[in-house]
Amino acid sequence: MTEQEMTKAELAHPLEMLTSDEVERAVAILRDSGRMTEGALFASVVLHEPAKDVLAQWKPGDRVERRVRAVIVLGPECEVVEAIVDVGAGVIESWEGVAGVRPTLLMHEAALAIGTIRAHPEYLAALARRGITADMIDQVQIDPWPAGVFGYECEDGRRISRCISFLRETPTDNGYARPIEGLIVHFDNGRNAVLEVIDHGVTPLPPNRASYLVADQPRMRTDLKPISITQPEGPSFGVEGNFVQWQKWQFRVAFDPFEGLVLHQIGYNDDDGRLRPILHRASISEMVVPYGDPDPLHGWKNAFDAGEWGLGRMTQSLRLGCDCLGEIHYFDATLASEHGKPWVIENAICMHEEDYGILWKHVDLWGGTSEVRRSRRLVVSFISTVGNYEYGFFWYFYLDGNIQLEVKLTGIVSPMAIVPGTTPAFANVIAEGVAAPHHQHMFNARLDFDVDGEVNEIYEVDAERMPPGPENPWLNAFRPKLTRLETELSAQREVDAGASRTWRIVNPEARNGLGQPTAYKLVPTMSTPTMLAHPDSSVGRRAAFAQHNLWVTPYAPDERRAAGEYPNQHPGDDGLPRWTAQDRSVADTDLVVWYSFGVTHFVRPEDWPVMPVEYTGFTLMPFGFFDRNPALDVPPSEARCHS
Ligand SMILES: [Cu+2]
Repeated sequence: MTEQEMTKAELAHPLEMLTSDEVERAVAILRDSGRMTEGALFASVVLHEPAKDVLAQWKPGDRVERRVRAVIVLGPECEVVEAIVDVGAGVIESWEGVAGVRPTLLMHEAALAIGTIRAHPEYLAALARRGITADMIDQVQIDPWPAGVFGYECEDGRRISRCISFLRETPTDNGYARPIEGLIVHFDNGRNAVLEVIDHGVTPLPPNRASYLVADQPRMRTDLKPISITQPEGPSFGVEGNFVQWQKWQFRVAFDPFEGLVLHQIGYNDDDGRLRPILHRASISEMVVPYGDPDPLHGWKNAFDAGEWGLGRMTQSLRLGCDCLGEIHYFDATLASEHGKPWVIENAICMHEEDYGILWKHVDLWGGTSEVRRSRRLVVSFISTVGNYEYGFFWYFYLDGNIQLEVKLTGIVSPMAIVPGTTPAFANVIAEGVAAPHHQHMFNARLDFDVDGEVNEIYEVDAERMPPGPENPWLNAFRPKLTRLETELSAQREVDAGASRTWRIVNPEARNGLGQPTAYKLVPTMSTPTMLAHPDSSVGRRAAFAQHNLWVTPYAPDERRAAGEYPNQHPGDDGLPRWTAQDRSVADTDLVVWYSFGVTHFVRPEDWPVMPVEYTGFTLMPFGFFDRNPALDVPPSEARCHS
């Protein structure tokens, strides 16, 4: 081994992000095996993350074994191959066919579908009934949607999508302004064939364009003065490969085609020299957008934007000064194209620091001192464009030990055309001739907690109002009521704002300086819903993860995604409901918290034609993890901030 190779090997970590070279080597090994078919497509090629015990034993300088996990689609049938390749050794470690499942929607097939549909005579006839002639076909935008499961015959044994259409006046026009209402095409993605053209009847195209482009606005404001974010001495974080250190925090950044940004091994370097683990792995494991309108054109819409499209696959490059301001560090993400070529999304992840108002303050009216400290957060984010919607995922690390995930919802709502002057039953009118069906955006965060070590327990903490009695003579008494969640089924819980409910993840072995067990608490944000669709509905079963806010499981390496590995056209009950049916113990074990949260979206006129950001998320706060405010050592930003 040369000196240069030694250095590289020493620096490498088993969780470093996948490289283009590794994608090429893994694909070459798979192709050389002779087991691939001519038109085989790669649904995903990802780093096969080492098992937790292997990671725990690894130390710098150890040989790093790199494995790649590929999901391969050999043909049009409903099956995939899961292969694991040891790229160092050049061998295929496993090759397993999985029958009866569909991969994520493949972009290669979706692109082919558009051409095929545009040439189909029945489709052209349906357009003609709406005054859209064949010479306008280039203006017709076709959006393939994941089909869900609704008992149509064409669903059986096929990988299908349901395609809906919109009319653009120009190539850059907002097509969503003019839904071609009533028209759905059922499409066999695997065989590139139209299965059915369904016309539920003509609704006139809405009369108006709905542009959000600068050139189409009557005037722009002229009174906004510039804000410059400068850090003349550079940022306060350090980056080596995918390893990040900022203030006392450290973690590793990775990127998955479905989950998008993944944070590994989040830890805190305490003042006594200990590196204290908090989360082993954190990501969005799944999300779903169930629509609440039974209309035949909209009632089947239930996009699993992580599992059916891929939050990582739909990520677009971020632009300096636009998406993120200030001293930015970008991480590129390396995925694989469906043809097995390295696919690098440049500037996929943005990291920077933000001033966040005050951290703490006190004016001592007796002593005359006045102290205030500025809060600052490290932001690690990416933005996914899933068709009409944008989802920004922003992880924040704070100086006081808080960790927050904020999801920003923006982009364009999924609209319907209506007869002007009518009022739909399950949609809000948002423009002349345009309504938006009621819907939810439900996310699931998989949080593999390791608070001060692997063995943790979880308590539900409710504020409890005490009854009148000798202990409560003034009727004012209340206290926290802690209930330990013992098993998977009893740990399926809901947010309760009235009880100020939080969940506390506790290390029963570790103690703070007061002798209390160390902990972090999960704090829901306001108006966190569960799914409104009936539990027995198609989406209720397919996205059961959204029926409860909280789920807890004992760690298992193959339990990764809340609705299972293959939610596309899956009838349901996979993922969390299947695993937790075992009702395993979640007490004093290496537990994983699965938190479902989101928004119920009754669309406003103000959400049109492009939606100002709506926010959702959650916060993780230390609770006795420290002995006192851990941010007393944050210096004043200016001399005049303390006296
Ligand atoms: Cu919405």
